[in-house]
Amino acid sequence: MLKINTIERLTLSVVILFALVLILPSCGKKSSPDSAAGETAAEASAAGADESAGSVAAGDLVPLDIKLPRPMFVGTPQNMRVPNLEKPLGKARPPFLAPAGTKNVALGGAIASSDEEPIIGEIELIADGDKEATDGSYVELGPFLQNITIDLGADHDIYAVLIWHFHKQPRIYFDVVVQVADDPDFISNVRTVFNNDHDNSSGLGVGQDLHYVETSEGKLIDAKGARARYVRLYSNGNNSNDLNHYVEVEVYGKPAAAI
Ligand SMILES: [Ca+2]
Ligand SMILES: [Ca+2]
Repeated sequence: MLKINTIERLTLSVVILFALVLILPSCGKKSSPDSAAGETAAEASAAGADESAGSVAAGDLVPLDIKLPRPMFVGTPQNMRVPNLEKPLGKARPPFLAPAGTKNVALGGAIASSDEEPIIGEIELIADGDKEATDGSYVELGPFLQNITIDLGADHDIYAVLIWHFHKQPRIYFDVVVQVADDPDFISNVRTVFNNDHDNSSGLGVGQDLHYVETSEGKLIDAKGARARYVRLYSNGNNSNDLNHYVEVEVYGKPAAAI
């Protein structure tokens, strides 16, 4: 009798330990089917429920396959005197999860610009797949508030917008606003997915997002599955000069399911 009690207690504490620390399916094998195991069974099934819920969600989402260009500088320089500046993460950006099958749907897409005659380069460079910081890989638009509009060709569920304005040197671009809409003139169903124009100088509304330093990782914006055909990006110069630049813009999405 004493011996059985000891074994039961041992089994119970082992199972509880496994359930608390591991929450793995393998702990199910360990639980013994003895009479005093009511609590143990309840705990085991609770752990099982947690685990299956987790695996369903994880099965739907996969990390975006992002190909980064070569970095041109290391680390973030100090004393960049720009307010509301995002602190550098100090490590690589964590993977961004999106539904399986999500890919860059901007690649090779049609692009319009508020500056139809760029100072350097062509508008097409924005979605040609070349993200290198080198000369010849970026387009330079004129001063003041400028925008570019990417036509995805059809409605897409957009999960992320990834922007490289310029990453040959650390820079901060101003009034970065990213919107999606149903029409190329941005009249119908306009939604703002990023806005760091804190004083509304762009007239697009006061933004709460932070300024950030350009790096080879680009700026990843979570578009939260917004459904749209058109993506528009604004900027208004940078901390180095009044001009506006783009190396590449990627729009990660999936074609909207037919209704
Ligand atoms: Ca490019
Ligand atoms: Ca502003």
